[in-house]
Amino acid sequence: MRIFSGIQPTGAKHLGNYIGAIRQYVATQEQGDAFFCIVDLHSITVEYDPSELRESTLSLAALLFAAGLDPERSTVFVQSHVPAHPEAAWLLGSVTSFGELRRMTQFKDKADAQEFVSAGLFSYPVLQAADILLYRTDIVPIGEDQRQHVELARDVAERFNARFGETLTIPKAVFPEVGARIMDLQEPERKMSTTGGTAQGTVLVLDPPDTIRKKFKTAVTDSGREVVRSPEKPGISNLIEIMAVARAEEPEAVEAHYDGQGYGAFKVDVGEAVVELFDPIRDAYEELRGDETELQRLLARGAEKARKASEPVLQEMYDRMGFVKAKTGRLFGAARPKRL
Ligand code: ATP
Ligand code: LTN
Repeated sequence: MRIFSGIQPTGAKHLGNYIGAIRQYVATQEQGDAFFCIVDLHSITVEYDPSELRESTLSLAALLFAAGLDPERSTVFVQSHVPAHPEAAWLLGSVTSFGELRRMTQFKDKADAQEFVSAGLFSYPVLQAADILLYRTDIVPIGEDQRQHVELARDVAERFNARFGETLTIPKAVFPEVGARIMDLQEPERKMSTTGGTAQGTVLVLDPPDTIRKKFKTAVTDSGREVVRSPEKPGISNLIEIMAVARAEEPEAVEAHYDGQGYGAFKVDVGEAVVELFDPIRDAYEELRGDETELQRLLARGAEKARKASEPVLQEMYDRMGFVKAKTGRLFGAARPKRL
């Protein structure tokens, strides 16, 4: 089974990214042939600082390995190292409609937050479809917010196949059972995010332990004092899900454990559980980030494998679409007429 997912290097990685995505990558790498892509070409579609992109790319690579991606099992690579991605995106742009891109909620949300709305932000999901389809992907582990983008990739693949013949595999999104949408600790009606959330309500994987404890202690809870999940209790429901993941328990077990104990003690314990969850990751991260040569070596190897896997699919797309193949070698040998 082929597994593919992508994650942006810009924006510090937070608990939502860890629970919704990174933790799933680590679990799915056991199930098949996995590719995880650091999508730097997606990062440039909103305002960003070029002088920080290099650091954040290497930092994310170190974090992914630190969180448990095994370079012997998984192919971890940087999107811009594999030119097939933007090439395939251009081809797929012609089987994607303006109307469907306009309906993407991420585009609408991000565009509202930008002064300069780039054309790249609009066509972002086409590049994402290219990422996925170039690897004949069966499953895409993601958080809930990416559901619509994978739906689009499926539609685009189906349209391509209908128009040019069976070429692309139709991918399926997979979501974690608990924690597909982790909410901001201060504003639990919106998702945890470094771009759209609050600083105090966003727990970073690399936050110092005391910062993590403080963010949980000050987390917004709801009226009442029962530790149970309910639509009227978005704050507590979110904390229960986080606790369930951090302690590897069912949410029901967390509820039973805190039955009758009130919010205060619960919040302190969730903070502690997340500190324990991230402690070993932070240590491993620091060690790996210190060895830049090794990181670069792993990424170079990943890029090589990714190029090998994606190139034949790109070539098949060109063929099916009717492009003339560039001839290599002695182009006009014996058969060339003397005079034209
Ligand atoms: P941000 O919202 O912080 O800008 P993002 O979603 O735009 O992040 P990435 O860092 O590339 O961008 O996200 C990587 C993965 O993390 C995706 O699979 C996404 O679904 C998942 N993810 C992001 N936020 C959350 C969240 N709050 N809860 C669960 N999963 C999330
Ligand atoms: N848009 C995604 C990142 C992403 C991705 C992908 C996810 C880019 N290419 C391919 C899954 C598969 C996001 O989380 N912001």
